[in-house]
Amino acid sequence: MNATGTRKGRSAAVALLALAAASGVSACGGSGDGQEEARPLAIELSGDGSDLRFSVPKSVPAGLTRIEFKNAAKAEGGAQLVRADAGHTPEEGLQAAAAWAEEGRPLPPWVHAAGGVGPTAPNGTGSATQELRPGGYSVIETESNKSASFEVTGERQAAEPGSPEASIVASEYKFEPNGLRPGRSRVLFDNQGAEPHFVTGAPIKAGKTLDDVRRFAETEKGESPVDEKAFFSTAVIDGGERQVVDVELKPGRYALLCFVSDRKGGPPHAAKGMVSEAAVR
Ligand SMILES: [Cu+2]
Repeated sequence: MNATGTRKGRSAAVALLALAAASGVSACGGSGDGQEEARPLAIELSGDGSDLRFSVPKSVPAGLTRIEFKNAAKAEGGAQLVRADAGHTPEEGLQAAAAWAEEGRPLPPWVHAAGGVGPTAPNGTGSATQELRPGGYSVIETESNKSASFEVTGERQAAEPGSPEASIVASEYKFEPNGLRPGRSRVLFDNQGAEPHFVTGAPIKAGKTLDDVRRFAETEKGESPVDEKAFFSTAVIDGGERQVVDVELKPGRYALLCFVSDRKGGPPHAAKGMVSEAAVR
């Protein structure tokens, strides 16, 4: 479901990110942008290997939510949310999402990539502010497929996650970054396409170009053209969804990539050209 968990994009993503020791996604205090109204939801990942486990409330009210993820586990891990529509259990949604991400099966229309927090370093924290729609949810650590389920209850409370100055708009098959600044800041990740997308980004090394990144993502040959240690990554969100994430960026040029497939399957989006450059200044 993300750069490190999608088998089709896995080898390229692992090559790009394998040395990543720290995530750029980290918590910072919310102020302005309407984030005051977001209800906090704490999700913690802890343990190790087969003992890896999530702690998450069993039931959460629908509406604008600030997901605060703590990775207390010994390895990098994220908190990808998957929602199943009424009539399906969270476990059915989990199985369908895993079959899509790992086996290239179609993603049924009743399963939704519902955001959450992308890969986060051990002992790291990350947050995402987004609307939670009612339904049965799984929270998944996509590398190990460990998961827990919870329910989002009540009527839908349509909500915008905020409007920070920086944004990354995703569509088929490109990113349009705007206003990205060095340091720690909030960024709107806005999927204006029809397909699920996420964004992972890393600084392009001096002397390397976006073409070098495209080539490396396809061939994995030679030295990586990006600084893997400084990567960030969001979770996967459905077309039409958006979330505000906290990221830490360095000044310079970033490569932005997406490695999930269309709902019907097919190649990872990076192979369909979803590799864009962003200026951070
Ligand atoms: Cu994509």
